[in-house]
Amino acid sequence: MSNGILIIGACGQIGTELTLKLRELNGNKNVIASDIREGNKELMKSGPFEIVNAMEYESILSTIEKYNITEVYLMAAMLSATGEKFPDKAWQLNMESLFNVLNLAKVGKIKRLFWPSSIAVFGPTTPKENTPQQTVMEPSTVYGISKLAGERWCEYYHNKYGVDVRSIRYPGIISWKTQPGGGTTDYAVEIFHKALIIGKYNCFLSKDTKLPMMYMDDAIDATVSIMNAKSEHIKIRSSYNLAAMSFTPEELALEIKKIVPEFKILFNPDFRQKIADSWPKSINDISAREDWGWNHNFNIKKMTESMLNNLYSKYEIV
Ligand code: VAH
Repeated sequence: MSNGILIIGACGQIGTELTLKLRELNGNKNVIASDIREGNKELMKSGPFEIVNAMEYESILSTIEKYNITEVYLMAAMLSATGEKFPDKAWQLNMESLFNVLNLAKVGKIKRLFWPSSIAVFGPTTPKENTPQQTVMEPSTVYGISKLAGERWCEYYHNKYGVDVRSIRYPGIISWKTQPGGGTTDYAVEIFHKALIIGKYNCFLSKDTKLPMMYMDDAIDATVSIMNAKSEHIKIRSSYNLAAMSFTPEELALEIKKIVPEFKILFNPDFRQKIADSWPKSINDISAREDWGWNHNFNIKKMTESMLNNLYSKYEIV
């Protein structure tokens, strides 16, 4: 095989759909999925899979050499809410995995690397609306601290060693194929499943908690675009702001009610409210749009329709 692609953390919310898209674009056998454990049926039957521990350099290296990998997407991480329950483990996983792939790229074992950052790099002192690419960044979660540190290391390895690493600050990602993995924005996925299964949802954020969000299709398109862009077009080697829409749980519930009129929502904020309150309400992503042609397709209406149409089929609701 030549020019193989490896996804580390392929069984996660983004990793699963990124793997399927990359297989569609590059051929199933050229895209190796890997994770610490196996993933869903669709992922597992769509192409080669390897058990890889993102924290073990040798585990990644042996897979790179076995499949002649040239491009790696590191999607394994512990997200914001779980990271606050296990701060040491979150820091260890998020940083050791990044250093492994940066160091493999530094010695020429990886030609092009994708690493996801997050709007979690912003904190309570960051301007809340239309948050700029460069601004005050004092994250108050372990996840956000690890992503901010990771961005600085990506830029350092690019400038000092010429590593071709590219990164996007994902907002909350909404999708139907896989369950979300321990994030603060998970409510925006859970709400759809609950709306169809029990007709009501007990939301762990307050009704007016406005957050930047994106439909999975847009997130995957952005990831493919930044990795296909010419190197000289990637002017930011820390991580790019990325945006599509912002909404509150109340606004999302209203959009769902247009299709599921009987849907009811309750609001009982928990520890994740403090995390959400530390993040921006909206993001300025002009740099991504100007540098490598980013443009989103899904607004809240189109996303809600797509989510419910797919979940009606998944749950065989007629
Ligand atoms: C989380 N879904 O909630 C992730 C994301 C912006 C939020 O990074 O932790």
